[in-house]
Amino acid sequence: MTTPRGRPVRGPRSDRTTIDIGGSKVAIRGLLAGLAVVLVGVPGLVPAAYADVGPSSFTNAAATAVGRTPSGVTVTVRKKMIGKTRVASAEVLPANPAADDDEYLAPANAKTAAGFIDLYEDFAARPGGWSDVATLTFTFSRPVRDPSLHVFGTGGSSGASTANRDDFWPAIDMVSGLPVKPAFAKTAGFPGYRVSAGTIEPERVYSVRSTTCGVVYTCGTVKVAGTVTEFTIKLRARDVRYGAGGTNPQVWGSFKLSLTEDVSDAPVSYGAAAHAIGDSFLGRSVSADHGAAVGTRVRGLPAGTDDDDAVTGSPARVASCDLTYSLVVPVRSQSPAYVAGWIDFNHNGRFDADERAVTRVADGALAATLKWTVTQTPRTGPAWMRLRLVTSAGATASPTGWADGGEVEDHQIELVEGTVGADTAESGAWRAEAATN
Ligand SMILES: [Ca+2]
Ligand SMILES: [Ca+2]
Ligand SMILES: [Ca+2]
Ligand SMILES: [Ca+2]
Repeated sequence: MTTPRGRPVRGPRSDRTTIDIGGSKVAIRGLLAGLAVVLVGVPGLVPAAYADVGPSSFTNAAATAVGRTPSGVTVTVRKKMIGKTRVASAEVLPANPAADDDEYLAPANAKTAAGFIDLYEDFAARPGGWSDVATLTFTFSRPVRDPSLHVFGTGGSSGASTANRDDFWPAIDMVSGLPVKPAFAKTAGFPGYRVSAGTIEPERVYSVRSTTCGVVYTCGTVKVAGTVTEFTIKLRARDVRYGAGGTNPQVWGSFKLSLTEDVSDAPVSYGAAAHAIGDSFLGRSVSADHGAAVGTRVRGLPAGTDDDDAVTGSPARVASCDLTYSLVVPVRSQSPAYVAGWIDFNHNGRFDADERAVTRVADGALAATLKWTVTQTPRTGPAWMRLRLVTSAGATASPTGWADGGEVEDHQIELVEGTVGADTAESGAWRAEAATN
């Protein structure tokens, strides 16, 4: 007699997913069709160029899992068992570019985000009732806004036969957060489940012949709405007993985490930049791009069609004065920060090293001033400019790549001949200034 095991559903597909109950694989084809569940697809989930995805990784042990997002934010997950619960196994699921699209998880599915999987055993099963299993505290290396929590194949069972066993329907509560408790907001999935601000729980529990995502096991994505450095969730399990019940209660807890990102918008030749969205912005705010994937794919938007707000006017005009350009950039920064800017003065389609200006953002400052000194007479006409707000001096070096906070804004500007002292600003943000040396 084999020990029944409920395995996390990985990349669930209703036409082929099986789960091992009582030692026999039970095909679930048709099962979902017979249940009053709504399978939420992910409209617009398009094949992406995953070659540009940075490393997403997790390591996992019984007490702690540690992950790194592509943008460089570290997330530490501390697991606290409730009662006699123990972690019987702690595994990771690496990102897999070849994985199937996942209808339950958005925006990141198995292709683009790593995860961790724990098997919890020996919690105090209460026939027909709820048991607390564990709390998990997610701590980030810097503030993040609206992280996505992906729950995949979380649920459990026990027992040595299909006749005498327990199913464990999972629920997840939002317990706390720093600086404030965030709220769940459903993005995708969770068939048969109800998602409210504080709880993800089954709409009802009942006897089933087999288990899969949405039936005992649940899969889906919630936004953890808020700007947080930490949040804590609690995993509970609701028992449904069959016959005399089983032994060795088991619940799988399986999670991935991804961050919303702001991505650059200029044409491909300039390269791509992506920032994890946190608590510091250029202008007044920042919007997330690439809702359905994680990556630094170049968006190549036409000028003036994005949500970037630090420079207004289309195109904004910038004038030279003694080959010095100055730009006052409005900022909102809750953390120490730097602003770097590149202007393609020579119109070669790239941001070159000598086209950069950098400045530090003073604590509490609402603006930062960038000054470029160019060594050759720039050509007038339209040119692309990239602004990046980053959190360390070292991160100001490159116009491309990942950043673990801040924002990138690309603007198409108009380089014009300036005159000393003349106000050439069209937007109010741009000024030509005399060199101050
Ligand atoms: Ca953008
Ligand atoms: Ca902005
Ligand atoms: Ca250039
Ligand atoms: Ca932006």
